[in-house]
Amino acid sequence: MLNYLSSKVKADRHILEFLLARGLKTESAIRDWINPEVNIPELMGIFPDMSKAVGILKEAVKAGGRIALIGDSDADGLCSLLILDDALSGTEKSLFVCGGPAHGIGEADIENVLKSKPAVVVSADVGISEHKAAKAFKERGIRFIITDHHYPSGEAAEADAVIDSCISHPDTEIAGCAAAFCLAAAYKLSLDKDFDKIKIACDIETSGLSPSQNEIIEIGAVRFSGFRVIDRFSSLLKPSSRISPEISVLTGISNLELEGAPCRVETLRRFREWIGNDTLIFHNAPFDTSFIDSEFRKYTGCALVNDVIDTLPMSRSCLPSQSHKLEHLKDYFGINAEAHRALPDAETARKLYMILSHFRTPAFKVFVEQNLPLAALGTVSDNIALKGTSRALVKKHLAGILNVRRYSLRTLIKKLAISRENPREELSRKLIPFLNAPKRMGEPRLALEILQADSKKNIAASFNRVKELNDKRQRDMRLHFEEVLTQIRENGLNKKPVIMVKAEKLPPGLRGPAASRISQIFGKPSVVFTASSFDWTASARGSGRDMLELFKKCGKGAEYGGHPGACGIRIKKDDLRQFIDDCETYFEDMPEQKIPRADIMWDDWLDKNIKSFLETLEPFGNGNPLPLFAAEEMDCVSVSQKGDKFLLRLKKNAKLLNIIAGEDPGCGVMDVIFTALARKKRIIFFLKSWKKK
Ligand SMILES: [Mn+2]
Repeated sequence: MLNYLSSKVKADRHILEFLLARGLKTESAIRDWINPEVNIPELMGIFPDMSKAVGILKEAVKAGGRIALIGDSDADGLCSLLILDDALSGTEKSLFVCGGPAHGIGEADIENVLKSKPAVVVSADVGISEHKAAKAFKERGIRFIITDHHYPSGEAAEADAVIDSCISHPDTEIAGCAAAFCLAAAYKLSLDKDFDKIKIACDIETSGLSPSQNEIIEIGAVRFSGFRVIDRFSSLLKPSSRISPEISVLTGISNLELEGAPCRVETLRRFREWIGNDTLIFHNAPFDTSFIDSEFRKYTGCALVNDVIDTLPMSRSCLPSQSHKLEHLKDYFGINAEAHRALPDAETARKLYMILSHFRTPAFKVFVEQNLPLAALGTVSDNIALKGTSRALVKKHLAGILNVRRYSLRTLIKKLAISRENPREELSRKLIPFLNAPKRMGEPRLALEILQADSKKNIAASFNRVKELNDKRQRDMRLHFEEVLTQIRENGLNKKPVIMVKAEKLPPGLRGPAASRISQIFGKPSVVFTASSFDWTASARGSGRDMLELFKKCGKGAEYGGHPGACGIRIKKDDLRQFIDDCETYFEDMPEQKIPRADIMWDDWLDKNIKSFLETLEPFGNGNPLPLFAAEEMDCVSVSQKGDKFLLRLKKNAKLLNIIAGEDPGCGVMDVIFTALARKKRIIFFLKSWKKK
């Protein structure tokens, strides 16, 4: 396998070995990992309601109606709002964030939105479980578009269009802002002046490959304008002789069917008339047009003169590394179409054209450059697994946030002193906590206020207020988190398969961050509870486990929501004991998570090339943890204590490893599994486990 891949993919053997160990099996999966690309057409293709949603927006804008955007008030929700705001620039709109402490659109939020008298409400990073809001909008004849990336708790809320990957494509884990980006991008595309121009997507089936020797046996065509299908044409054509068995298998058309087919001449004349002067779209046009032209000349007396668009070269320029066969592209974009026959293939060509067209226009490029970084920022902020599209977004576009033109963001980046040196870490450490602080500290509207600011004057006051909140948040965290940790250690909670801790003094807004840190420290799923008068509310972090599934199984009668890696639950005080017991039993019954197994053996090459090795494989985080290396039979040269950690110097064959360990291992010879972290060009190694010899 390794040898085969080395011959196919240009990458060092160590990288291939590592990716194989991580479970990447196919050549294309490995290629995508080494060379990640955000594929906007692909991403847009996963939402079946996209055209409906765009239609609703366009209709409202045309009629001069107001659009209300309401988002979650965390960094993901805020980024989603900014992206939609940009796409809808120049239209009547109002922006809102959810004002309550819990995730969701509250009664007061609904009131606020209604007061703005919208024609359409678009939700961002929230909405799929908002039945009350959906009902309120419906009753008033307001159209409701949901963009979200959460699973609904129970039934999905009723909306006019739903853009939620959990509903249409659960395998694609993306942030709310990536879903919002897709709608925003689709809307932007629809503004192109050619967008509504009538076109016809066509496909033919033939009895062979040569227009001079073979014939058309079926024509399928779809006339459309924008996202709307106007008319369809579909007919078999009686061939002059029987078709070969190979062609029958290939096309799914039998000689029996063809015996009853309509007459060629008549069908070709009818088709000639039907297409009129409209532009024709084919996938691999020369093949189809040579047949149609030749048969038009033969049977109707005139050549094929219509303008022709070919989706094949479009596809080649949009997706350089992809197979461009219609069949493959169909799978690639998640285009639903039946078997390989003329009409379904014409339908696929139409959808493909819809996805690929206009992607090269300058205006759209600018939109993408300005907004993909926001989608990347939201993705990092929201604990999304760094795989596939989400990883590509972060790897390729996060740094672009430093070039975003929006005044408020530019100012924030300057004021928070975010350097260009290591933008990913700087943004995670400074900007994201800053944007999340207002929500966590109970003043969610402040962050939106800052982001909407367009002058020095109106940004100053809210900036200082958020800075105060952020400082207080950090103080609160320092103050209370130690206590939570002590409670975990004293009660041996860290020995359990899931760490469930009641943090009575922790401000509710810090539950999520506390759960994240607990999971990080102990490498286990965690659930952190805070209390109100009747309920316990908890935030959970999965650390590789599906916590939403846990809530589904154990949270009878409770309200919960979120995504597998990060979610929340509210539970009645009387039910808490039972809930904790059920959760612990649930995890005890699960097969134990394996002790980390090394991804790859440490050797001379890695010793020298560790930096480029790590750079190829980053960004690391949820879904893409730091690599684990194994080194066998290292001599422990020395141990020194530093705080509660131990610094080990290990040596084998003149190779030295500096390792930080949690306990004093005693000296001797040992096998180690460790992980490396590049920090300001120094590599630090953390010991994960060892064996004394
Ligand atoms: Mn989110």
